[in-house]
Amino acid sequence: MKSVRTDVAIIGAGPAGLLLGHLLHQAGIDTVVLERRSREYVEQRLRAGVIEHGIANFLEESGVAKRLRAEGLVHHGIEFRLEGRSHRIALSDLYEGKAITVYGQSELVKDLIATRLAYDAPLFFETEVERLEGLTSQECTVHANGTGVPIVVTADYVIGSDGGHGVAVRSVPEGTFNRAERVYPFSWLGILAEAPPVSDELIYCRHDRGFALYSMRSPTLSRLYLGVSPDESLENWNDERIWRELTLRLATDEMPDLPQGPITERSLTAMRSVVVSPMRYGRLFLAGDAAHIVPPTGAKGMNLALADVRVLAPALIAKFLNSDETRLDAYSATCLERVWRAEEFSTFMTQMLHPHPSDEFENGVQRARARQVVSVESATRTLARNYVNLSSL
Ligand code: FAS
Ligand code: PHB
Repeated sequence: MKSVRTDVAIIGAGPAGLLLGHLLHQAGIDTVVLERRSREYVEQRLRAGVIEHGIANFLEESGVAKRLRAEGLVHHGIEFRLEGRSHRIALSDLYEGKAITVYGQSELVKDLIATRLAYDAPLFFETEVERLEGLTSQECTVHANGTGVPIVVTADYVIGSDGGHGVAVRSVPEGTFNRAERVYPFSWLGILAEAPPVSDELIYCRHDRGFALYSMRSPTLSRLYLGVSPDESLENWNDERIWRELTLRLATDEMPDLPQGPITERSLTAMRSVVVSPMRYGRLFLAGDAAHIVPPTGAKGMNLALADVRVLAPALIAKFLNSDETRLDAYSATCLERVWRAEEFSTFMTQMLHPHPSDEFENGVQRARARQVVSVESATRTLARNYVNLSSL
Protein backbone atom coordinates (compact mmCIF):
# COMPACT_ATOMS: atom_id res chain seq x y z
CA MET A 1 0.00 0.00 0.00
CA LYS A 2 1.12 3.55 -0.75
CA SER A 3 0.39 6.31 1.82
CA VAL A 4 0.51 9.96 0.80
CA ARG A 5 -0.05 13.11 2.88
CA THR A 6 -0.99 16.35 1.11
CA ASP A 7 -2.87 19.62 1.65
CA VAL A 8 -5.57 19.09 -1.02
CA ALA A 9 -6.55 15.78 -2.64
CA ILE A 10 -8.11 16.32 -6.09
CA ILE A 11 -10.26 13.60 -7.67
CA GLY A 12 -10.21 13.73 -11.47
CA ALA A 13 -7.73 14.94 -14.13
CA GLY A 14 -10.31 16.80 -16.16
CA PRO A 15 -10.09 20.56 -16.86
CA ALA A 16 -11.40 21.46 -13.38
CA GLY A 17 -9.13 19.20 -11.32
CA LEU A 18 -6.01 19.92 -13.36
CA LEU A 19 -6.44 23.71 -13.39
CA LEU A 20 -7.18 23.79 -9.66
CA GLY A 21 -4.07 21.68 -8.98
CA HIS A 22 -2.01 24.09 -11.05
CA LEU A 23 -3.23 27.24 -9.29
CA LEU A 24 -2.72 25.72 -5.83
CA HIS A 25 0.77 24.54 -6.79
CA GLN A 26 1.61 28.09 -7.92
CA ALA A 27 0.60 29.29 -4.42
CA GLY A 28 2.82 26.71 -2.74
CA ILE A 29 -0.05 24.45 -1.64
CA ASP A 30 0.58 20.71 -2.01
CA THR A 31 -1.90 18.69 -4.05
CA VAL A 32 -2.32 15.16 -5.32
CA VAL A 33 -4.44 14.48 -8.42
CA LEU A 34 -6.00 11.01 -8.71
CA GLU A 35 -7.36 9.96 -12.13
CA ARG A 36 -8.99 6.61 -12.80
CA ARG A 37 -8.27 6.61 -16.54
CA SER A 38 -4.92 6.46 -18.36
CA ARG A 39 -3.13 9.59 -19.54
CA GLU A 40 -3.73 8.52 -23.16
CA TYR A 41 -7.46 8.15 -22.54
CA VAL A 42 -8.01 11.55 -20.95
CA GLU A 43 -5.85 13.28 -23.56
CA GLN A 44 -7.78 11.71 -26.47
CA ARG A 45 -11.30 12.07 -25.02
CA LEU A 46 -13.22 14.37 -27.37
CA ARG A 47 -15.52 16.85 -25.63
CA ALA A 48 -15.92 20.62 -25.52
CA GLY A 49 -14.70 22.96 -28.18
CA VAL A 50 -15.66 26.55 -27.32
CA ILE A 51 -13.83 28.70 -24.74
CA GLU A 52 -15.49 31.92 -23.64
CA HIS A 53 -13.71 35.28 -23.73
CA GLY A 54 -13.30 35.62 -19.96
CA ILE A 55 -12.27 32.00 -19.47
CA ALA A 56 -9.60 32.27 -22.16
CA ASN A 57 -8.23 35.33 -20.34
CA PHE A 58 -8.35 33.43 -17.04
CA LEU A 59 -6.37 30.55 -18.57
CA GLU A 60 -3.82 33.08 -19.90
CA GLU A 61 -3.52 34.74 -16.47
CA SER A 62 -2.99 31.23 -15.04
CA GLY A 63 -0.05 30.69 -17.39
CA VAL A 64 -1.54 27.75 -19.30
CA ALA A 65 -2.79 29.38 -22.52
CA LYS A 66 0.37 29.58 -24.66
CA ARG A 67 -0.81 26.96 -27.19
CA LEU A 68 -4.44 28.07 -26.88
CA ARG A 69 -3.45 31.59 -27.97
CA ALA A 70 -1.17 30.26 -30.72
CA GLU A 71 -3.44 27.55 -32.16
CA GLY A 72 -6.96 28.38 -30.97
CA LEU A 73 -9.37 29.69 -33.63
CA VAL A 74 -10.78 33.11 -32.66
CA HIS A 75 -14.36 33.49 -33.84
CA HIS A 76 -16.25 36.80 -33.96
CA GLY A 77 -19.58 35.32 -34.96
CA ILE A 78 -21.72 32.22 -35.21
CA GLU A 79 -24.44 31.31 -37.70
CA PHE A 80 -27.99 30.20 -36.98
CA ARG A 81 -29.53 28.22 -39.82
CA LEU A 82 -33.28 28.23 -39.39
CA GLU A 83 -35.76 26.77 -41.85
CA GLY A 84 -33.04 26.74 -44.54
CA ARG A 85 -32.10 30.40 -44.05
CA SER A 86 -28.78 31.60 -42.65
CA HIS A 87 -28.57 34.31 -39.96
CA ARG A 88 -25.15 35.46 -38.78
CA ILE A 89 -24.93 36.46 -35.11
CA ALA A 90 -22.15 39.06 -35.10
CA LEU A 91 -20.95 38.23 -31.59
CA SER A 92 -18.10 40.76 -31.36
CA ASP A 93 -20.07 43.62 -32.95
CA LEU A 94 -22.92 42.96 -30.54
CA TYR A 95 -20.81 42.49 -27.41
CA GLU A 96 -17.90 44.91 -26.80
CA GLY A 97 -15.65 43.42 -29.51
CA LYS A 98 -15.29 40.19 -27.47
CA ALA A 99 -14.93 36.80 -29.15
CA ILE A 100 -14.88 33.05 -28.44
CA THR A 101 -11.93 30.75 -29.07
CA VAL A 102 -12.41 27.29 -30.57
CA TYR A 103 -9.82 25.04 -28.93
CA GLY A 104 -10.56 21.38 -28.15
CA GLN A 105 -10.93 20.41 -24.49
CA SER A 106 -8.53 17.51 -25.16
CA GLU A 107 -5.85 20.04 -26.18
CA LEU A 108 -6.35 22.03 -22.97
CA VAL A 109 -6.14 18.82 -20.91
CA LYS A 110 -2.87 17.95 -22.68
CA ASP A 111 -1.49 21.42 -21.84
CA LEU A 112 -2.53 21.12 -18.18
CA ILE A 113 -1.07 17.62 -17.80
CA ALA A 114 2.23 18.66 -19.43
CA THR A 115 2.40 21.69 -17.11
CA ARG A 116 1.85 19.55 -14.01
CA LEU A 117 4.35 16.88 -15.04
CA ALA A 118 6.94 19.59 -15.81
CA TYR A 119 7.06 20.55 -12.12
CA ASP A 120 6.70 16.93 -11.06
CA ALA A 121 3.60 17.36 -8.88
CA PRO A 122 1.86 14.07 -7.99
CA LEU A 123 -0.58 12.96 -10.71
CA PHE A 124 -1.66 9.33 -10.42
CA PHE A 125 -3.29 7.93 -13.57
CA GLU A 126 -5.23 4.63 -13.61
CA THR A 127 -5.98 5.23 -9.94
CA GLU A 128 -9.64 4.96 -9.02
CA VAL A 129 -10.87 6.67 -5.85
CA GLU A 130 -13.19 4.20 -4.10
CA ARG A 131 -14.03 5.74 -0.71
CA LEU A 132 -13.77 9.02 1.20
CA GLU A 133 -13.64 9.26 4.97
CA GLY A 134 -13.40 11.99 7.60
CA LEU A 135 -14.97 14.70 5.43
CA THR A 136 -16.26 16.52 8.51
CA SER A 137 -13.15 16.03 10.66
CA GLN A 138 -9.77 17.83 10.64
CA GLU A 139 -8.25 15.26 8.28
CA CYS A 140 -9.85 13.58 5.28
CA THR A 141 -8.86 10.17 3.97
CA VAL A 142 -9.11 9.15 0.32
CA HIS A 143 -8.95 5.43 -0.44
CA ALA A 144 -7.95 4.65 -4.03
CA ASN A 145 -6.86 1.67 -6.07
CA GLY A 146 -3.87 2.24 -8.33
CA THR A 147 -3.94 -0.77 -10.70
CA GLY A 148 -4.04 -3.24 -7.82
CA VAL A 149 -1.97 -1.13 -5.41
CA PRO A 150 -4.09 0.45 -2.64
CA ILE A 151 -3.30 4.14 -2.18
CA VAL A 152 -4.40 6.07 0.92
CA VAL A 153 -4.20 9.87 0.68
CA THR A 154 -4.71 11.98 3.81
CA ALA A 155 -5.46 15.64 3.20
CA ASP A 156 -6.93 18.79 4.76
CA TYR A 157 -9.44 19.10 1.90
CA VAL A 158 -10.84 16.87 -0.87
CA ILE A 159 -12.04 18.20 -4.23
CA GLY A 160 -14.69 16.24 -6.12
CA SER A 161 -13.82 17.29 -9.70
CA ASP A 162 -14.69 13.77 -10.85
CA GLY A 163 -17.30 14.58 -13.47
CA GLY A 164 -20.91 13.60 -13.94
CA HIS A 165 -20.51 10.00 -12.75
CA GLY A 166 -17.95 10.48 -10.03
CA VAL A 167 -17.51 9.03 -6.55
CA ALA A 168 -17.53 12.26 -4.51
CA VAL A 169 -21.28 12.95 -4.60
CA ARG A 170 -21.90 9.35 -3.56
CA SER A 171 -19.54 9.58 -0.58
CA VAL A 172 -21.69 11.68 1.74
CA PRO A 173 -24.68 10.74 3.96
CA GLU A 174 -27.99 10.24 2.14
CA GLY A 175 -29.86 13.53 1.77
CA THR A 176 -26.78 15.76 2.03
CA PHE A 177 -27.06 17.05 -1.54
CA ASN A 178 -30.13 18.23 -3.41
CA ARG A 179 -30.19 17.07 -7.03
CA ALA A 180 -32.26 18.94 -9.61
CA GLU A 181 -32.34 17.17 -12.97
CA ARG A 182 -33.91 17.42 -16.41
CA VAL A 183 -33.56 14.86 -19.20
CA TYR A 184 -34.15 16.05 -22.79
CA PRO A 185 -35.82 13.90 -25.49
CA PHE A 186 -32.69 13.81 -27.66
CA SER A 187 -29.01 12.84 -27.72
CA TRP A 188 -26.08 14.19 -29.75
CA LEU A 189 -24.27 12.01 -32.24
CA GLY A 190 -20.86 13.65 -32.57
CA ILE A 191 -18.13 12.99 -35.14
CA LEU A 192 -14.61 14.18 -35.83
CA ALA A 193 -13.88 14.09 -39.57
CA GLU A 194 -10.76 14.71 -41.64
CA ALA A 195 -12.60 17.22 -43.77
CA PRO A 196 -11.95 20.94 -44.17
CA PRO A 197 -14.59 23.02 -42.36
CA VAL A 198 -17.12 24.38 -44.79
CA SER A 199 -17.47 27.56 -42.78
CA ASP A 200 -15.14 29.86 -40.82
CA GLU A 201 -17.65 30.01 -37.99
CA LEU A 202 -19.89 27.56 -36.10
CA ILE A 203 -23.27 26.79 -37.64
CA TYR A 204 -26.19 25.94 -35.31
CA CYS A 205 -29.04 24.48 -37.35
CA ARG A 206 -32.69 23.87 -36.52
CA HIS A 207 -34.24 21.76 -39.27
CA ASP A 208 -37.56 19.89 -39.28
CA ARG A 209 -35.50 16.70 -39.40
CA GLY A 210 -33.59 17.73 -36.29
CA PHE A 211 -30.66 19.68 -34.85
CA ALA A 212 -27.22 19.87 -36.46
CA LEU A 213 -24.04 21.70 -35.43
CA TYR A 214 -21.07 22.40 -37.63
CA SER A 215 -17.90 23.05 -35.61
CA MET A 216 -14.21 22.49 -36.21
CA ARG A 217 -10.83 21.87 -34.56
CA SER A 218 -8.42 23.08 -37.28
CA PRO A 219 -8.39 24.04 -41.00
CA THR A 220 -8.44 20.31 -41.81
CA LEU A 221 -10.59 18.86 -39.01
CA SER A 222 -14.36 19.26 -38.73
CA ARG A 223 -16.38 18.50 -35.60
CA LEU A 224 -20.06 17.89 -36.34
CA TYR A 225 -23.12 16.88 -34.35
CA LEU A 226 -26.59 15.55 -35.11
CA GLY A 227 -29.52 15.65 -32.71
CA VAL A 228 -30.92 12.10 -32.59
CA SER A 229 -33.42 10.10 -30.58
CA PRO A 230 -32.20 9.29 -27.03
CA ASP A 231 -32.52 5.57 -27.71
CA GLU A 232 -30.31 5.65 -30.82
CA SER A 233 -27.20 3.49 -31.08
CA LEU A 234 -24.04 4.11 -33.11
CA GLU A 235 -24.53 0.78 -34.89
CA ASN A 236 -27.47 2.35 -36.78
CA TRP A 237 -25.27 5.12 -38.17
CA ASN A 238 -22.66 4.25 -40.79
CA ASP A 239 -20.59 7.00 -42.38
CA GLU A 240 -22.88 7.26 -45.40
CA ARG A 241 -25.99 7.78 -43.24
CA ILE A 242 -24.22 10.33 -41.03
CA TRP A 243 -23.04 12.43 -43.97
CA ARG A 244 -26.43 12.12 -45.71
CA GLU A 245 -28.30 13.35 -42.63
CA LEU A 246 -25.83 16.17 -41.96
CA THR A 247 -26.21 17.33 -45.58
CA LEU A 248 -30.02 17.14 -45.49
CA ARG A 249 -30.09 19.36 -42.39
CA LEU A 250 -27.22 21.79 -43.08
CA ALA A 251 -27.46 22.26 -46.88
CA THR A 252 -28.63 25.59 -48.29
CA ASP A 253 -28.79 26.94 -51.86
CA GLU A 254 -25.40 28.56 -51.29
CA MET A 255 -23.99 25.40 -49.66
CA PRO A 256 -25.69 22.38 -51.27
CA ASP A 257 -22.99 19.91 -50.18
CA LEU A 258 -20.64 19.31 -47.26
CA PRO A 259 -16.97 18.44 -47.82
CA GLN A 260 -16.71 14.86 -46.52
CA GLY A 261 -13.76 12.85 -45.24
CA PRO A 262 -12.84 9.89 -43.03
CA ILE A 263 -14.67 9.91 -39.70
CA THR A 264 -11.99 9.25 -37.08
CA GLU A 265 -14.11 9.58 -33.91
CA ARG A 266 -17.81 9.14 -33.18
CA SER A 267 -19.83 9.22 -29.95
CA LEU A 268 -23.35 9.49 -28.57
CA THR A 269 -24.01 11.86 -25.67
CA ALA A 270 -27.29 11.97 -23.75
CA MET A 271 -28.70 15.45 -23.20
CA ARG A 272 -29.42 16.31 -19.59
CA SER A 273 -29.20 19.09 -17.01
CA VAL A 274 -28.16 18.43 -13.42
CA VAL A 275 -27.48 20.75 -10.48
CA VAL A 276 -26.16 19.35 -7.19
CA SER A 277 -26.41 21.70 -4.21
CA PRO A 278 -24.79 22.76 -2.05
CA MET A 279 -21.40 22.27 -3.75
CA ARG A 280 -19.79 21.43 -0.42
CA TYR A 281 -19.96 18.94 2.44
CA GLY A 282 -17.56 19.64 5.29
CA ARG A 283 -14.08 19.55 3.77
CA LEU A 284 -15.30 18.14 0.43
CA PHE A 285 -15.84 20.71 -2.36
CA LEU A 286 -17.47 19.85 -5.69
CA ALA A 287 -16.27 21.53 -8.91
CA GLY A 288 -17.25 21.16 -12.56
CA ASP A 289 -19.47 18.40 -13.89
CA ALA A 290 -19.47 16.72 -10.47
CA ALA A 291 -21.76 19.57 -9.38
CA HIS A 292 -23.53 20.53 -12.60
CA ILE A 293 -24.23 19.22 -16.08
CA VAL A 294 -25.54 21.37 -18.94
CA PRO A 295 -26.67 20.25 -22.41
CA PRO A 296 -23.76 21.16 -24.75
CA THR A 297 -25.91 23.33 -27.04
CA GLY A 298 -24.79 26.48 -25.22
CA ALA A 299 -21.11 25.44 -25.13
CA LYS A 300 -21.02 26.10 -21.37
CA GLY A 301 -19.92 22.81 -19.77
CA MET A 302 -16.18 23.27 -19.62
CA ASN A 303 -16.43 27.07 -19.18
CA LEU A 304 -18.60 26.55 -16.11
CA ALA A 305 -16.15 24.00 -14.69
CA LEU A 306 -13.25 26.43 -15.05
CA ALA A 307 -15.33 29.26 -13.59
CA ASP A 308 -15.82 27.13 -10.44
CA VAL A 309 -12.02 26.85 -10.18
CA ARG A 310 -11.68 30.63 -10.54
CA VAL A 311 -13.65 30.88 -7.26
CA LEU A 312 -12.32 27.79 -5.43
CA ALA A 313 -8.58 28.35 -5.96
CA PRO A 314 -8.38 31.78 -4.26
CA ALA A 315 -10.72 30.54 -1.51
CA LEU A 316 -8.39 27.64 -0.67
CA ILE A 317 -5.33 29.90 -0.96
CA ALA A 318 -6.92 32.39 1.51
CA LYS A 319 -7.49 29.52 3.92
CA PHE A 320 -3.98 28.06 3.68
CA LEU A 321 -2.07 31.33 3.58
CA ASN A 322 -4.20 33.56 5.88
CA SER A 323 -6.46 31.10 7.77
CA ASP A 324 -9.36 33.00 6.20
CA GLU A 325 -12.37 30.73 5.52
CA THR A 326 -14.88 33.37 4.41
CA ARG A 327 -14.39 32.64 0.71
CA LEU A 328 -14.64 28.89 1.25
CA ASP A 329 -17.89 29.45 3.13
CA ALA A 330 -19.22 31.54 0.22
CA TYR A 331 -18.02 29.15 -2.53
CA SER A 332 -21.21 27.19 -3.11
CA ALA A 333 -23.60 30.15 -3.20
CA THR A 334 -21.21 32.15 -5.40
CA CYS A 335 -20.98 29.34 -7.98
CA LEU A 336 -24.62 28.25 -7.92
CA GLU A 337 -25.87 31.69 -8.99
CA ARG A 338 -23.76 31.41 -12.17
CA VAL A 339 -24.60 27.71 -12.61
CA TRP A 340 -28.33 28.44 -12.75
CA ARG A 341 -27.74 31.24 -15.29
CA ALA A 342 -25.85 28.74 -17.44
CA GLU A 343 -28.59 26.13 -17.01
CA GLU A 344 -31.16 28.68 -18.17
CA PHE A 345 -29.11 29.68 -21.23
CA SER A 346 -28.25 26.08 -22.16
CA THR A 347 -31.88 25.02 -21.83
CA PHE A 348 -32.98 28.04 -23.91
CA MET A 349 -30.51 27.15 -26.69
CA THR A 350 -31.37 23.44 -26.56
CA GLN A 351 -35.15 23.88 -26.76
CA MET A 352 -34.92 26.61 -29.43
CA LEU A 353 -32.72 24.52 -31.75
CA HIS A 354 -34.03 20.97 -31.29
CA PRO A 355 -37.46 20.24 -32.80
CA HIS A 356 -39.54 18.41 -30.20
CA PRO A 357 -40.36 14.88 -31.41
CA SER A 358 -44.06 15.08 -30.56
CA ASP A 359 -45.15 18.40 -29.09
CA GLU A 360 -46.24 20.63 -31.99
CA PHE A 361 -47.20 23.48 -29.66
CA GLU A 362 -43.66 23.44 -28.23
CA ASN A 363 -42.29 23.51 -31.79
CA GLY A 364 -44.42 26.52 -32.69
CA VAL A 365 -43.22 28.39 -29.62
CA GLN A 366 -39.56 27.48 -30.29
CA ARG A 367 -39.74 28.56 -33.93
CA ALA A 368 -41.15 31.91 -32.82
CA ARG A 369 -38.37 32.21 -30.19
CA ALA A 370 -35.71 31.49 -32.82
CA ARG A 371 -37.15 34.09 -35.20
CA GLN A 372 -37.16 36.64 -32.38
CA VAL A 373 -33.49 35.94 -31.57
CA VAL A 374 -32.33 36.57 -35.14
CA SER A 375 -34.61 39.54 -35.87
CA VAL A 376 -34.90 41.60 -32.67
CA GLU A 377 -31.60 43.35 -31.95
CA SER A 378 -31.97 43.32 -28.14
CA ALA A 379 -32.65 39.54 -28.19
CA THR A 380 -29.66 38.96 -30.47
CA ARG A 381 -27.44 41.09 -28.23
CA THR A 382 -28.50 39.15 -25.12
CA LEU A 383 -27.68 35.86 -26.84
CA ALA A 384 -24.28 37.18 -27.97
CA ARG A 385 -23.41 38.32 -24.42
CA ASN A 386 -24.32 34.96 -22.91
CA TYR A 387 -22.70 32.87 -25.63
CA VAL A 388 -19.40 34.81 -25.49
CA ASN A 389 -19.01 35.41 -21.80
CA LEU A 390 -21.75 34.06 -19.51
CA SER A 391 -19.34 32.43 -17.04
CA SER A 392 -17.65 35.79 -16.40
CA LEU A 393 -20.71 38.05 -16.12
P1 FAS B 1 -14.50 15.77 -16.48
O1 FAS B 1 -15.61 14.77 -16.63
O2 FAS B 1 -13.86 16.34 -17.68
O3 FAS B 1 -13.30 15.10 -15.63
C1 FAS B 1 -13.58 14.29 -14.52
C2 FAS B 1 -12.46 13.28 -14.42
O4 FAS B 1 -12.64 12.53 -13.20
C3 FAS B 1 -12.48 12.26 -15.56
O5 FAS B 1 -11.23 12.23 -16.20
C4 FAS B 1 -12.79 10.93 -14.87
O6 FAS B 1 -12.13 9.84 -15.46
C5 FAS B 1 -12.29 11.19 -13.45
N1 FAS B 1 -12.95 10.35 -12.43
C6 FAS B 1 -14.27 10.09 -12.31
N2 FAS B 1 -14.48 9.28 -11.24
C7 FAS B 1 -13.25 9.04 -10.69
C8 FAS B 1 -12.80 8.27 -9.59
N3 FAS B 1 -13.66 7.57 -8.82
N4 FAS B 1 -11.48 8.25 -9.30
C9 FAS B 1 -10.59 8.95 -10.06
N5 FAS B 1 -10.96 9.69 -11.13
C10 FAS B 1 -12.27 9.73 -11.44
N6 FAS B 1 -19.10 20.63 -22.96
C11 FAS B 1 -19.12 21.59 -23.90
O7 FAS B 1 -19.01 22.78 -23.57
N7 FAS B 1 -19.26 21.24 -25.24
C12 FAS B 1 -19.36 19.92 -25.65
O8 FAS B 1 -19.49 19.64 -26.83
C13 FAS B 1 -19.34 18.90 -24.68
N8 FAS B 1 -19.41 17.58 -25.05
C14 FAS B 1 -19.38 16.61 -24.07
C15 FAS B 1 -19.45 15.22 -24.40
C16 FAS B 1 -19.43 14.25 -23.40
C17 FAS B 1 -19.52 12.77 -23.77
C18 FAS B 1 -19.38 14.63 -22.04
C19 FAS B 1 -19.43 13.57 -20.94
C20 FAS B 1 -19.30 15.98 -21.70
C21 FAS B 1 -19.29 16.97 -22.71
N9 FAS B 1 -19.19 18.34 -22.40
C22 FAS B 1 -19.20 19.32 -23.33
C23 FAS B 1 -19.05 18.77 -21.07
C24 FAS B 1 -17.61 18.61 -20.71
O9 FAS B 1 -16.81 19.39 -21.55
C25 FAS B 1 -17.50 18.97 -19.26
O10 FAS B 1 -18.16 20.18 -18.97
C26 FAS B 1 -16.08 19.04 -18.79
O11 FAS B 1 -15.44 17.85 -19.13
C27 FAS B 1 -16.11 19.27 -17.28
O12 FAS B 1 -14.84 19.13 -16.78
P2 FAS B 1 -14.61 18.44 -15.35
O13 FAS B 1 -15.60 18.99 -14.39
O14 FAS B 1 -13.17 18.57 -15.09
O15 FAS B 1 -15.06 16.91 -15.52
C1 PHB C 1 -17.55 21.69 -30.27
O1 PHB C 1 -16.83 22.31 -31.06
O2 PHB C 1 -17.29 20.54 -29.86
C2 PHB C 1 -18.83 22.36 -29.77
C3 PHB C 1 -19.09 23.67 -30.12
C4 PHB C 1 -20.25 24.28 -29.66
C5 PHB C 1 -21.13 23.56 -28.87
C6 PHB C 1 -20.86 22.22 -28.51
C7 PHB C 1 -19.69 21.62 -28.97
O3 PHB C 1 -22.29 24.15 -28.43
